[in-house]
Amino acid sequence: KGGVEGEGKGKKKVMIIGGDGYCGWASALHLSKQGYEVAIVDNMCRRAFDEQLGLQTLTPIVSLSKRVKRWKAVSGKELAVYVGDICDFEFLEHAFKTFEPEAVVHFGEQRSAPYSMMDRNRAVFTQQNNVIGTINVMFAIKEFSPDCHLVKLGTMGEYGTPNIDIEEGFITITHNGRTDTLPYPKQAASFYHLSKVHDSHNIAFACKAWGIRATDLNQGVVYGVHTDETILHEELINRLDYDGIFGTALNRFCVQAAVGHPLTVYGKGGQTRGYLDIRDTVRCIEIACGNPANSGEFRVFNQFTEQFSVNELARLVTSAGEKLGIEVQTKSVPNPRVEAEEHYYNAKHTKLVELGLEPHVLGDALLDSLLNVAVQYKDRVDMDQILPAVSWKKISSVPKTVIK
Ligand code: NAD
Ligand code: USQ
Repeated sequence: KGGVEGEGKGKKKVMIIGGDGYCGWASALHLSKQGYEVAIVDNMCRRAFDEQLGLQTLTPIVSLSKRVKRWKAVSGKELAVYVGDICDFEFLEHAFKTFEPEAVVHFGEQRSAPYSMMDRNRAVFTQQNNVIGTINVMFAIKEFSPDCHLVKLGTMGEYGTPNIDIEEGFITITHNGRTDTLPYPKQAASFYHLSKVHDSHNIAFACKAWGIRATDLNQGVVYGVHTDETILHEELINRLDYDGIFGTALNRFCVQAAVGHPLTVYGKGGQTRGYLDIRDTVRCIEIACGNPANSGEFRVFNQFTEQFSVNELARLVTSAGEKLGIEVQTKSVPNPRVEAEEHYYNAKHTKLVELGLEPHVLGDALLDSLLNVAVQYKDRVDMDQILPAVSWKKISSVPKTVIK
């Protein structure tokens, strides 16, 4: 078990579920650096999905055990590691009883919307893995660490794209002359995004019924790869997904630009979402851990810093490419998803800023550095994995067992 001395004195013990993943690895290192005593919990299913589907992160990541040893050598700090599935309650009980977390940051879910829309099996897996895993975490907190703060990664996609402003979790409505503050309506658009809606409802209920404390972080799309900690050694490098299943919009566009593939704008490209730099993700996690919710409180923060349409992202990557001498083209591809392609979008995101977040806004420096990382590793890109291959409408009960 990792112990932290000196600067870490008085800092909390934080369990990071999903700590081998994109957001989780970067957050584990950041909290460790800040003096938190950190335990990583992960069952490596994300690495297994890559194996099964023939995918690979752009950046060459080493095994979790090598990563953890390298972090000890670089920083002098230990990360405790528990390898197992949080859907297995006995495993989770063991991890809770031996580590005794004061906060749990829960990233450990199947997080790809296209993966959840591949076939019935994967839709069911996604909801089972995510919803049951989260219920287990709630029970572990209730039974073994009732004061522990649950910091749960939700998604801005829980809200969908309503034709009114999106609030942070709750909306005050007057109906037939009576007024109440209610959970903001949810209109998620994939079985993955819906799993997050179910999680939010379950956690809100557990807070009310059992008095546990929770923060639901409705995160937007994350971009970038390096943080102050992952940059310290090549064996600490983070994953960067660019493929049509796990890759997300801006990261994909930077890799596409680097390999000379036209940017894949789906449909009309007016789809607008909240985005944030991974350096802000790790800071938001630190802020949430440092400012726990009250006992019985279900708190919701919208975790993003700026909103962009897909077309705006394509334009930004095109002009950043020009400055680096890369000619970037954009090609609209038929939208594989069922979603609004032109819509109103205005989402509030003030609560994390009020608690001290100073956003890294998307600018030339980040785009240059992300494009440079993409160019550095472009030989690892499998061009066959770039175009989207999962259709929301064609999903069926027949398992997709043949990989590209
Ligand atoms: P990721 O797939 O890179 O990491 C998730 C990690 O959780 C993986 O290492 C995986 O092995 C682990 N995991 C999954 N199920 C598990 C289980 N049952 N038991 C133990 N470990 C399990 O994903 P990410 O991009 O780092 O996302 C982390 C979280 O943040 C997810 O909950 C995701 O929904 C949310 N989120 C991500 C983004 C984004 O743009 N990446 C945006 C908004 C929200
Ligand atoms: N899109 C394109 N071209 C691409 C990729 C995406 O036009 O090549 C469009 C999509 O159609 C969508 C938007 O860009 O309208 C965002 O898609 P995405 O793949 O970047 O993100 P999404 O599927 O929403 O999922 C990602 C993460 C998920 C997280 C979510 C935050 O994988 O874990 O919950 O971002 S949010 O979008 O706020 O719900």
